[in-house]
Amino acid sequence: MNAVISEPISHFDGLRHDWTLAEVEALFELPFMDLVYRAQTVHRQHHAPNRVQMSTLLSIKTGGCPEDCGYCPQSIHYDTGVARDAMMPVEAVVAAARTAQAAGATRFCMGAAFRSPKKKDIERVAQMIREVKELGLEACATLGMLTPEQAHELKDAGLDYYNHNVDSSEEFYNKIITTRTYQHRLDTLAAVRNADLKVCSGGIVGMGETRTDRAGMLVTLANLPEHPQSVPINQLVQVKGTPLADAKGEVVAPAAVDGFEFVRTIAVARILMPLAQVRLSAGREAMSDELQALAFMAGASSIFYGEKLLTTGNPDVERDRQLLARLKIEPETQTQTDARSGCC
Ligand code: SAM
Ligand code: DTB
Ligand code: SF4
Repeated sequence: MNAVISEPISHFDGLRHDWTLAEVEALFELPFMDLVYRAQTVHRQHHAPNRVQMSTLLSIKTGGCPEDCGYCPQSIHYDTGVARDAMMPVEAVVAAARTAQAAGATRFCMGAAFRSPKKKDIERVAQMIREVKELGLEACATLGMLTPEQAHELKDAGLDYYNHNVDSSEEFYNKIITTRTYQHRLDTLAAVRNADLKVCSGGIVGMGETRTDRAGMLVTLANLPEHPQSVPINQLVQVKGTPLADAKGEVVAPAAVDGFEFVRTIAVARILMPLAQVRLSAGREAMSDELQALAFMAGASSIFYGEKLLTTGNPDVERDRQLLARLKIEPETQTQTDARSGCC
């Protein structure tokens, strides 16, 4: 247990990048109150304790993805009823960004169901990024694997963040995706970092992985050359037709994760990556207000905001406004977002 308590600083940025699996598993093993207290203490050292940043997602190109990610409704390998769409026109994307901004989001995240984008896709997304940035929003994109050149093109267009999740431990990842490797994921993250884009990378809890897998995922993220600036922690949304749901959309993952384990994962992410925006991501629709409050207490500093994630539902704006008001949590303003991320 002592190994968990002493935390040598071991990297040029003053943050740890040398976590061992044993240390991180020991954090998961702490009594719940001790773990949450510790995470909240780290949180208060680096973040406003009663503030949450809000990002809105838009699926700019839905369905028909050649990858076989076992959780994903957009894979062509599974019959989930998600229609395959062409890429949205730029004007429609900008209109959605305006709506998100008016509702209070400070970051707009454009997601596409690609294994990897083609040249013409990058050109179109670059135009979307330029126009979203003109509105004064932070821009994020998630388009699958990128080459170093593509990462630079997106940076040149003004992109702030690129989302590319490691999703789980390497061992578990290989059980849920066969069409690419964990190393492919890490290579894209390196391309994104080297293009001086901010990295958004996290994963999914509740796919039947073990606690060791959850710890392994967080070790991978924390031991990257730089901590991701954003760490989305998703709870699996079970979608009928995917291998991680049965015909009725019911649980087939061997051990659906309970709420306290989800909160532990958030807390450990906060302790390992003190400066990151830890995002309480997919799965909130199925969570009680009390569970979400626990996640904020454990260090979550951001949410996806708006009625839809990419293809599945998210709490409606009014429910979220009420939840934040009841907790006296203020939504981060654009000025606060810009100041925090060193922008403008
Ligand atoms: N195709 C790109 C990729 O995979 O990187 C970008 C879009 S993909 C939908 C973005 C992320 O959404 C995935 O990495 C995964 O973490 C998350 N995701 C997808 N389906 C999900 C589900 N059913 N429940 C929770 N998270 C999910
Ligand atoms: C992330 O980690 N979660 C978001 C975002 N990054 C792109 C996506 C969640 C998708 C949930 C399933 C869906 O709506 O299709
Ligand atoms: Fe494709 Fe991304 Fe879905 Fe995997 S998670 S099937 S890469 S859209």
